[in-house]
Amino acid sequence: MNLACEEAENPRPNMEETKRQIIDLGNGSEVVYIPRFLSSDESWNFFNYLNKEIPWTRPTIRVFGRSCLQPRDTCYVASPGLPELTYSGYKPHAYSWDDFPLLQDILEAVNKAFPDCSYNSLLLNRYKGGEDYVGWHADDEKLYGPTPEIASVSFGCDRDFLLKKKPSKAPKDKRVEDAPPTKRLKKNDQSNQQSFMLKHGSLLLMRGYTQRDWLHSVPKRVKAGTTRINLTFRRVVR
Ligand SMILES: O=C(O)CCC(=O)C(=O)O
Repeated sequence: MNLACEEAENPRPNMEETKRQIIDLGNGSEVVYIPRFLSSDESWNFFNYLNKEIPWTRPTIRVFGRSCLQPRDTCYVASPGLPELTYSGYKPHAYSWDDFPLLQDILEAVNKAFPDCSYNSLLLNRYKGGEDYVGWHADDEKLYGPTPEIASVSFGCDRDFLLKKKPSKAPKDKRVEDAPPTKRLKKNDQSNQQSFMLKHGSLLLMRGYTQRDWLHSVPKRVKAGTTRINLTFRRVVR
């Protein structure tokens, strides 16, 4: 294969793609996005390993008082001695980092990029196609503390990642509907929404008050035909 073909299949990242993009969401919330955190080749190695070796499950969860099958596969890894994680009425089994040596390599890369975070747990998600998704939510469980720094690394199919501001809890006389028309925020006001295309090998970090003030989701995308694996590194504070 000549060099031109190799580069076409495996283009070198440009400087912009390896750089950090910092997006200030306002009021102490911030997102950092690194499109090419890991190279394409090493990311495919991680994808193949994770797809095959992780004991994926698709649990039954409770949403708005109803039981339903979680619309994606999941697995949980945590350091010993941490309090149990519970979300949507589901308590995942905590596997050990020692069970999955390649996960430790990814953890090391994330800890090197964000040395202050000292991650000690990881929630893995696998979206088998465009019908799999995660609905609007915030990772605001108490065990992550008031300002969690959540690092999300993506492999495989590119998918949209959306952020929208939580509805404000202003008293009734301060509600948007009561404001003069010029002061009302339009539904699609850009300052209340952000979207990212999470690429193969990318890292997105949410920090500050992002979990307190914002919701995030990976919506269904019927045309997204192939599998995506996402790892969210978190620090459980005791
Ligand atoms: O798959 C993603 O990019 C997001 C996953 C997520 O929102 C979560 O694990 O809380």
